[in-house]
Amino acid sequence: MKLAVLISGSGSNLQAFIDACEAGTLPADIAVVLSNKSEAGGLARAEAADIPTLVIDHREFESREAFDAAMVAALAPFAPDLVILAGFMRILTPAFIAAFRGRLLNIHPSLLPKYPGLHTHQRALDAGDTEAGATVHFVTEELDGGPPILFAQVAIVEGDNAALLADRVQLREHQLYPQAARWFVEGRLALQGDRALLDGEPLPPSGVDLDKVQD
Ligand code: NHR
Ligand code: GAR
Repeated sequence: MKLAVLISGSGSNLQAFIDACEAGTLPADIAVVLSNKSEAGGLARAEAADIPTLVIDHREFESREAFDAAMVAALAPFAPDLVILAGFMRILTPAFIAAFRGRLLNIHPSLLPKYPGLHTHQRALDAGDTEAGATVHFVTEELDGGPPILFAQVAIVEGDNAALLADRVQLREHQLYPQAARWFVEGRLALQGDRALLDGEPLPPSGVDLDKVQD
């Protein structure tokens, strides 16, 4: 299976995919890495792994629809089976979703459905939560509203701040995301309408807890 990975930043989740593909724990190839930012650190990670890169700067387009159409056209020659949003920071329009619906995943740094959108860790701290985390979900038209697949919890501790919490959550993200992609690559995971199915069975509304996953 061929993956396309979309990034905007440092690409530590991209690195987790590169490592999992190289190790064979994720039986797939990353065909292309696309960034909307030319300065994204993840581009150097892709180049170091001999993966083709594309930069499409959203500021050069007059609308979100035009930007999304350019991304769909640029990805088409790579014929990705699965598209991975890995710290990709532009909200996608329905035309992009339609092109890849059912084979488009995101990792979001909260325990969905809590805290869709931005600044998730600060919001969890401000709310006095005792747990934060990250969730892999199918991407649908509703921002961070597509069905959850897999999540991991991270305890909030005394003296925490958003940066410390983000670092600890990211360590779990790097385990979580390749595992969810593996289910897809193995043909075990599917989106049916607005429901996520694993081995033909609907997943729980919050997804599966990574700590309870056997395989
Ligand atoms: N698009 C759709 N349609 N559905 C989702 O679930 C999406 C999506 C695009 C990105 C990632 C998401 C996250 O995990 C994601 C999920 C960016 C923003 C945002 O507000 C919000 C959520 C996510 C990504 N972006 C601003 C915008 O105007 C720009 C912010 C910036 O450039 O720093 O697009 O959190
Ligand atoms: C990750 O923590 C991811 O959950 C988050 O950005 C980080 C990207 O890190 N995603 C979002 O906030 C999406 N809006 P990375 O570039 O090192 O993978």
